[in-house]
Amino acid sequence: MSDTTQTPPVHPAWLPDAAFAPLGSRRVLVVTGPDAGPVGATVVDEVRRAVTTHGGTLTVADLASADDHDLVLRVAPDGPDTGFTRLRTGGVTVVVAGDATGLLHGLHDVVRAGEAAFGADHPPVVSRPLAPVRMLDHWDNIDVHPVMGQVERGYAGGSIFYADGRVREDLSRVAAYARMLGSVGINAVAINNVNVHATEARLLTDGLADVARVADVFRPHGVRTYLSVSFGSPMRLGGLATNDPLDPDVQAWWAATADRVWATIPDFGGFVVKADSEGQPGPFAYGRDHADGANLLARAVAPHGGTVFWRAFVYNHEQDWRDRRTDRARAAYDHFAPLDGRFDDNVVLQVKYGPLDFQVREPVSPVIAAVPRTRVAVELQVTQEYTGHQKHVCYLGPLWSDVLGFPLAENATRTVASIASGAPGPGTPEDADLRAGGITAVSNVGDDEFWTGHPLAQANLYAYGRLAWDPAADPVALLDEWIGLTFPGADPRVRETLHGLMDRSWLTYEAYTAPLGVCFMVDPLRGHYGPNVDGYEYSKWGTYHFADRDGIGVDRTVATGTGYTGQYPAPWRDVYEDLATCPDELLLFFHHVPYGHVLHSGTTVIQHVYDTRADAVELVESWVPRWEALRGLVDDRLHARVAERLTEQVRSATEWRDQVRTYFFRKSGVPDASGRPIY
Ligand code: BDP
Repeated sequence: MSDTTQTPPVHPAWLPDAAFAPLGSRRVLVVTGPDAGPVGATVVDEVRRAVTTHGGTLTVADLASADDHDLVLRVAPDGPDTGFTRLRTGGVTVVVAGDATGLLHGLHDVVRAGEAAFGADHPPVVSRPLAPVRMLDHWDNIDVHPVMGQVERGYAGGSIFYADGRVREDLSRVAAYARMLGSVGINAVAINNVNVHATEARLLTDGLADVARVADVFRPHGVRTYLSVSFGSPMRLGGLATNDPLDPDVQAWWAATADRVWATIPDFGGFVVKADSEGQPGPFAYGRDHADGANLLARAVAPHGGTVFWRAFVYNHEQDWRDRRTDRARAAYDHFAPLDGRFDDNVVLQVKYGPLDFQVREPVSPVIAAVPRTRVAVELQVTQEYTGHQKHVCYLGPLWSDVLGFPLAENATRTVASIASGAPGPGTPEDADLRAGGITAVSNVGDDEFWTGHPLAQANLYAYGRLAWDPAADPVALLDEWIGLTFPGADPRVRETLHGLMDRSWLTYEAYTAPLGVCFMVDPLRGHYGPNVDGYEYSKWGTYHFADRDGIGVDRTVATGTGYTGQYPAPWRDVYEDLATCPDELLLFFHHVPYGHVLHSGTTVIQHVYDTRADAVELVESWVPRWEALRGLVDDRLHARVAERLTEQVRSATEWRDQVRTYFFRKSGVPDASGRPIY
């Protein structure tokens, strides 16, 4: 049989057998204890596979001495509640966890460390996740949507969960995915699109047996399953006359539905809800607010320990573009800040990191700091909707690291990550809700051979998991980890080249696309891919840049604009309000300025736009020969896929550069002082 008739092998991402060599060549003792469950079995399976491949030994015992072993992985009652402890004593590496899930995470910590895990003795190092829920949301549809395809904003083929109008029979890809997620500490997955279409809606009722099969596949890797549900379910699925959250029949319907869910899947996680947003049904239709809506579902799932992730992405998508005072950036705060304190304990408000929509550059959403009496989860986007559709190299670790580490709360006392993890800080109100919400993100995975379309986009999935565990981790160090695991034993040029291409690739992408935080110059007709400077300018979506012959940018100041800056706590409201202190990279998000406005960097806005776009394309062009030089040093198919994508990135970046530069030149009439051609 020729190769072409065979199903392409699934790329092992960062879990190739070779990455397990340091662990697998050693004598390993696993002590999972009597209640190890399916996750304990995974730990044993992982070690067995590693030692079988690399010549080590495995002993599984309930009680055994560490003598004659190089590595001991042990569940112990005195282990940490979550996470694990690793130490090295008397030439033995010891991982101790409070439960099997912690042990699994500790095992992968040893894999990541490689030989370094077996070096000099050292005292215990504790590793605990900051956020207890680290979730991935799949925007997967069962059916293939005529415009969006099967995975909304998916750039990696079809869904790994669904085929032929139902949950797949063969879930082996899901099992491989679950293994990847467990290895980086992701512990929650919502398996269907937040825009709940008719077929997916039924997962909640008729489809439960299939959801249970998926949950069975995730469970051994410490991952709980969630569903996105429609607020309109009582009418749509239950035949009720209303979805009104205060209607007793509606409440009874949700309670009975939740009972059936948990009767089928006892460790089910809960629901993700997009309501009153972009056409999804919600409580507004009944004159109710979003606390009423969220609490309706929360009360149904509370007896089962379930959680409702209620999205704050609520805005008017039928805006009149002629009205300069209405500002989409304000919407989530205006809707949700007044509701603080009214949500039930098991509601988590899921807030996108920026006030608009996963742009390459946005300020951090003020909502995250505006609801101290509400549990908050921050939502990131691993799938590259606005960052190059997994055709462009765009390593997003540095963006997420900036967001999670941003000291947003009053007087810069708490970071976004600490708010999402419920960590208190000075100035936290006494009645604050200090229970964690979590960190969540839209997945970038599909049934593509390389999982993510662009093989290098695997690094984004990896970094997301690792940052959700430890938001303070250095994103470049995480990239280095990913390189080491994905290309174990590779020629040093591989590491060097990947760092060269990827470390600053987010900033490079920003440098040839929409400038200085202005957002949305993407093409609506190509699903937000490629430039269309005025593509959204006269539309209903509320995302404008207001370019005219004199200047560009959105005046969101309190003094003369939409007042959005007033939604920030001190010092940020003042920092953003004042041109003198507003950071360059967010200038056009907050201010409308003349093209000749001088940036803190010393150059004018217009010259910055000209220079950075041209420089960025030159940089991307230089990546092509650098990657070419790796031919033969990495897997051939992977090499070819990246090469093909780089060609497209150069083409697309050039298109961006030329359209943006020309647009600014035609609007302003200001020539490029560098003399580079403008068309
Ligand atoms: C936008 C996407 C849209 C999603 C929406 C959301 O364009 O497909 O449905 O976000 O987050 O970025 O609900």
